[in-house]
Amino acid sequence: MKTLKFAMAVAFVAGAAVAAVAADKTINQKGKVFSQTEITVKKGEPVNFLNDDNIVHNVMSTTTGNEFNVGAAKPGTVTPVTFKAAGDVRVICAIHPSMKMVVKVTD
Ligand SMILES: [Cu+2]
Repeated sequence: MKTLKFAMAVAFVAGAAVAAVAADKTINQKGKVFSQTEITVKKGEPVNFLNDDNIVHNVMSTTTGNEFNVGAAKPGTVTPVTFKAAGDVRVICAIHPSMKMVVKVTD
């Protein structure tokens, strides 16, 4: 709970753009598991990857047109990621290959 409060504080400090994002577009990573296996967003709409775990995670994708790599994210870090191209984006954690999910990006 302490970690989550910290994360929310970080999100707040990061600015209005992050704070305004709906909670349901946030993916948690507690226990080395993405909180949803699938989420649908519009092109340009951010997905907030919240590390509410107690270890470092590194969310990334190599899906063509939507490649990204947030780098090593410490516990309490929230990283908004937007997607440029419509389609299914395979998202993983570079550190924990068992962490997998799909972001479905629509036009
Ligand atoms: Cu991880």
